[in-house]
Amino acid sequence: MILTVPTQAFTGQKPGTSGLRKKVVIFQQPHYVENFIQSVFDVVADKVGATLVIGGDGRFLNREVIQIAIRMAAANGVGRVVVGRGGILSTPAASHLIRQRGAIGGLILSASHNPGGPTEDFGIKYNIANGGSAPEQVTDAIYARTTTIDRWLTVEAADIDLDSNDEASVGGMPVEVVDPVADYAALMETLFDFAAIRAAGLTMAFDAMHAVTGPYAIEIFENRLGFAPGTVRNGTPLPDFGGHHPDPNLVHAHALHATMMAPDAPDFGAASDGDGDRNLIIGRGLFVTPSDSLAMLAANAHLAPGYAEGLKGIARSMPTSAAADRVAARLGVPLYETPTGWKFFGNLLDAGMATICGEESAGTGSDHVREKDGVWAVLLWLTILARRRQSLAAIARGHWATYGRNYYARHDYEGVDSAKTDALVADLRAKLAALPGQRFGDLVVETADDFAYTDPTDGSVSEHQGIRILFVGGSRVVFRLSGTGTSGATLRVYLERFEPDTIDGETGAMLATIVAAADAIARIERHTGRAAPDVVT
Ligand code: VG1
Ligand code: CO
Repeated sequence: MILTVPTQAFTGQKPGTSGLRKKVVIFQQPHYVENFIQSVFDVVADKVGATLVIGGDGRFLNREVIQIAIRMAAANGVGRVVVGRGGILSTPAASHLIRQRGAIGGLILSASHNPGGPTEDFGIKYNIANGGSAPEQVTDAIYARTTTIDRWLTVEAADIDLDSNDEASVGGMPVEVVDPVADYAALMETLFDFAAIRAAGLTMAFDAMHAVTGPYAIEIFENRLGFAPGTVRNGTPLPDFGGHHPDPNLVHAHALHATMMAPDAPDFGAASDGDGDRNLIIGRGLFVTPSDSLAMLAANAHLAPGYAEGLKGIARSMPTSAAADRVAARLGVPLYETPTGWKFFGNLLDAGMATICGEESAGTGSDHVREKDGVWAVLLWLTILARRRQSLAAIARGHWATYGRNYYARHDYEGVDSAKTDALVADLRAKLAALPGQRFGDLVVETADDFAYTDPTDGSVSEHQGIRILFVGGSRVVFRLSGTGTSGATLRVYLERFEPDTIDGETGAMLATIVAAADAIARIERHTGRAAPDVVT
C-alpha cells in the first residue's frame, strides 16, 4: 500500500558541483532525505516500471538512506531496484551499472572526498540514464521541486537484507542485491590487457583511504593482477573513513607520499577518494599533478587495448592546466574546455566528441562510463609503465621535454565566511574590464573574464563558472568558489605557469610571482583575513 506523507519544504536543498552535500545532522532532520528523494522522483519522467540503481560509498547514514530510497522507489512506481551488496557502489561502478542495465538512472549516496561520520558530511546525487551526474537543467528542476514539495510517497515494508545474495521484494517491487565489484572489474578487463600488466612485475602502493575503492582495488590489483598482498592499504570501507579525510591529495594522503619519496619506494603509488572517482598519482620520488597526469594519459592512451584506435577528443575543466591542450594539438584532435564538475563532460562523451576527460582535482576518466574513475586511471598508468618499461619519473620528464611543462598548484582557503568570499568575487568582477595591460611584478595581464560555457551539443549556457586572468606568455590565475563544501565558503585559487624549456624547476618557486599577483589582484588577505591558504595541492 502506498503511503502519502505530508511534509514541508526545506530551504537550501540545491545540488552543488556534484549532488546535494550537507552535514549529517542536516540530513537527519525528519523528512529531509525523503523530501529530496521525492523531488528527484517528481522530476524524473518514465520512471514507472524502469530500473533504478542505488548504492553509496559506505559512509555513515549510507544503509539507512538506501532503505528509505528503496521504499520510496517502490511507492513511486519504479519497476526494479539494483543495489550494491552492503550498500556499496563506487561512483564509476554505479555509472557502469546504470548503463549496463539500461536503468533510468541511479541514486548515489556519497559526499565524495568530504569526511564522513556522525558529525561530518553526507550526500545524495542523482545520475541519469547515460550513467552521468544529472546536468544542470535536471538539478535545477529537482531544486525547484524541493522548494514547493508538500508530500512524499513510501510503502509499508521492512528493511531488506543488504548483505544477502537473494532478490527481495519491497511493496511488490523486486530488489536485486548485486556484487558491487564484478561487473566493473569485467569492464576493466575489456579496456586493459591484464596479462601484460601482470607480466611486467611492477610494485605498487595503493591507498584506498578506508573508502569505497578498497574492495575494487583488492579484487583488481591483488587478486587479478597479482600485486602482492598488502599492496592495497586501508582497504576496508569504514563509515567514518577511519577518522580521516578521504581526499587523495598531498595533504590527506601524506602517508602515501612519504612511502613514495622513500629510497625503497615501490614503482608506483596511487590513492582514491571516498566514492572512488578520484585518483592521486605518485611515481617513485615524483608527484604528478592531476593536470599533468591527464596530459600524459592522453598522450599514451593508445598503449591500452581499449584506446588503441586513438582518441576522438580531450576535454578538461577550465581550471585544469593547459598541458592537455598541447597533447590534443599534437594528436590532431579537438580540446574542449568545460566548467568544473564531471556533469559537463557527459554530453561530449555521449556525442562521441571526446574520449578522455580530466579535472585538476584528481579526476580522470573516459567514455567507458560517465563519471571520473580512480581505478581506471591507475590501470591506464600501470599499462603505460608496463608497455614503456620506463619509470614514471622518466616518462614525465620525457613528456615535459616534448611538450613543455605547466607548473601548477591550487590554493584553497576553507571555511571562510561566505559574505567575505562573495565580496571578494564581486570586487574581482568589477575590476575585470580594467585589468588587461596592467602589470603585476613581471606579469602583464593579457585578458580577464568570467568564464561562461556554451555546450556544443545542445547550446545550453552556464555562466559565472570562475574568474580567469591570463597573463602574457601563458601563465594564469583562476578564482572560483567551491560547490561541494558544507561549512562556510571555500575559495579556490588555481595557479599556472607554462615554461616551454625549464622542466626542472621547483613548483613553489616557479609560481611565486603568480601567487603574489593573485593576491594583489583579488586582495585575498584583505577580504578573507587569511594570510595563507589552508590546503595547497
Ligand atoms: C570539486 C572539484 C571538482 C570536482 C568536484 C566533485 O568541486 O573542484 O573538480 O568535480 O569537487 O568531485 P568544487 O565545486 O568544490 O570545486 V568529487 O570526487 O567530490 O565528486
Ligand atoms: Co569523488
